[in-house]
Order: sequence, then C-alpha cells, then structure tokens
Amino acid sequence: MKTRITEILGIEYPIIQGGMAWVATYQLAAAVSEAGGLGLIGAGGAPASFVREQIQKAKELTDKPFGVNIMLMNPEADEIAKVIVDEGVKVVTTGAGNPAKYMEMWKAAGVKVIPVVASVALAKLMERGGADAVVAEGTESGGHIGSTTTMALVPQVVDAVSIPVIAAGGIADGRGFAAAFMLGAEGVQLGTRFVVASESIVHEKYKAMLIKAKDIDSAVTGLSTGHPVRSIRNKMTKEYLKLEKEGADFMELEKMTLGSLRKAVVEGDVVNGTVMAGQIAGLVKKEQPCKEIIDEIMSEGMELLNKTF
Ligand code: TUI
Repeated sequence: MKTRITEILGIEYPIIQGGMAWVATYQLAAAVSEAGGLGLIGAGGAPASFVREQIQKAKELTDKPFGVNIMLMNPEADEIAKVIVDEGVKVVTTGAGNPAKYMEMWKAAGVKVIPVVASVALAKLMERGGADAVVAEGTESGGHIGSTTTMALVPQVVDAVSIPVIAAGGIADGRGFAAAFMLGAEGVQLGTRFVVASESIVHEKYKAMLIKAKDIDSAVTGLSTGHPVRSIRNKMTKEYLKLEKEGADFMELEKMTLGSLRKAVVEGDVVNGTVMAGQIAGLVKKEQPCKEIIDEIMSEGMELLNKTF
C-alpha cells in the first residue's frame, strides 16, 4: 500500500506507533519499524541525555526509519530538539503544544516534522510553518487530549490542509484503519494497541488492566486545569476528580500526578498510578508481537477497503 505517508517516511505500511511517555521505548519503536511501520521513541518528560541513549539503542536494533516524539511541556524540550538533529533522526512528532520554534532547525537538517494537532486551526498553522504532515488526534485517545472526536476532526483537517493527514484516537484494528482512510487520512497512529505488544516494556499489571478494560472504563482528569488527560478509572482518577470538583488549586492537582505515570508503567501500581489509555482499550484483547499486530491490521484493513457494497 502506497500513500504520501509511506512515501515521505520511507516505510512499508502507513501505521505509526504513538510516542507514548514511558511506554514508547527503543524496544517498542524498533519492533514497529522492523515490522514495516514507523516506530517512535516517546521523550515524554525524560531528560535529553536519556533520549539520546534511546535513539542510539534503537539504531542498534533496526536500520529502518524510526522517529522521536517530543512532548512540548518537557522542560528539556529545547535540548531534545537538538539531539534529534545531532543523532540524524529521520522523523519527529510533537505533542501537547506548538513546535513552531524548532521548525526551521529541523527542516534545515532534513528531519520530517509531523505535529500532533487536535484542531483545524493548529493544523493550518503547522502547514504554513512547513510541517510535512499532521497527526489529527481525536479525544478518544489516551493521555493528553483535545475535545473533538476523531470522526469529526479528521475530515475537517483533511479539507483544511493539503499536506497528508494521519488519523489517531480510537483506532486499534483493521476496521479503524479502513474508517480512517474513508475519512481521507493517509496513515493511522495507534497507541493503546501497542501498549500491550510483546515488545512493550510496561508492567504486566498495566497490560492486564488494558486487556480487561471495557468501552466506558476511562476517565478524563484535568479539565479544570486546561490539561485534560484520559486514563483508566482507578483510585487515582477518583481522588483527582473529587479534588477537582472541590475546586482544588492547580499546584495541588499537579502534585498528585507527578510521577504517577511512571508508577503505573514501571512499578505496576495501577491503583495509585495513572494508567493512560484510549477509549478503544475495550477492543484490545491480548498481548502479541508488533509484527502480528501490524500484519493483522493491514490484512483486515485492506480487505475492508477493497470491499464493494
Ligand atoms: O501529547 C499528546 N498526548 C500525551 S502527552 C502526555 S505526557 C503528559 N503527562 C501528564 C500530563 C500531561 C501530559 C501524555 N499524552 N497527544 C498529542 C496532543 N497534542 N493532543 C492534544 C495536543 C495539543 C493540545 C494543545 C496540541 C497543541 C495544543 O496547543 C497548541 C498551542 O498552541 O499551544
């Protein structure tokens, strides 16, 4: 399958693995790239030195292109932006902000730049700034989210820009893949499905919680702070939402979430930690290798796209 995304990125299948903080390590990124998709290392809140090591380790595991996702609220975002150029990373995606100030440096170094956007306005701004593509991410996603659904967002972004659009949010199988293409997307980005991949280093209790999760098991915290985050409902989200309802101040709420994703991913504390996941978690049924996930999505997706009614 050929789309502008496979061409620009030099990959076999238009499937991108989300750059999830703590989850998207070099092991996962390399496995997805080896399987013909685009793997991403998620910089999350990590220091630049850690991101550099991750990039170097990924290079040892694969000769295929992979990328790095920069979470723009990271205090070391400026340094990480430079590490990407230094290490010759081919693709960068950005989340949770506007990457305009790095665009010139990345473009000059030949890095493909793909900002994640949750609105038409930001998509247009990114296109004007020189982005090679955008990920239009709906509110069904896990982690930091916008408010528009994938179904509504993707076709509106497709109509508003001429660069290719990658759909994200609520996609986990061949049906979601086919639906995204029907909306005009030329690629898809999946997060939740790859969290439970065999190559994903997240704690087994985190994987088990996603595999058990149903359609309505996620909650959105942080609406009052302007940084909404979707995760699986647990003691942590209950307490956070209670404090939010009581009108707790920003610093008090922030203190609660500090280190909470690490707690769930690394320590397996899925009670007091933050178990970020998308609304599609109910569709994620088992742990499998990245190659199997990608092959399954491609065969099911292509069959649907070729079907005539
Ligand atoms: O970034 C994400 N998802 C994330 S980041 C993350 S790390 C984190 N941990 C705890 C609290 C907060 C974050 C976990 N998941 N997705 C991409 C995305 N970006 N979704 C929405 C946006 C976005 C939101 C606002 C992009 C831009 C924006 O504002 C633009 C501006 O002009 O500032």
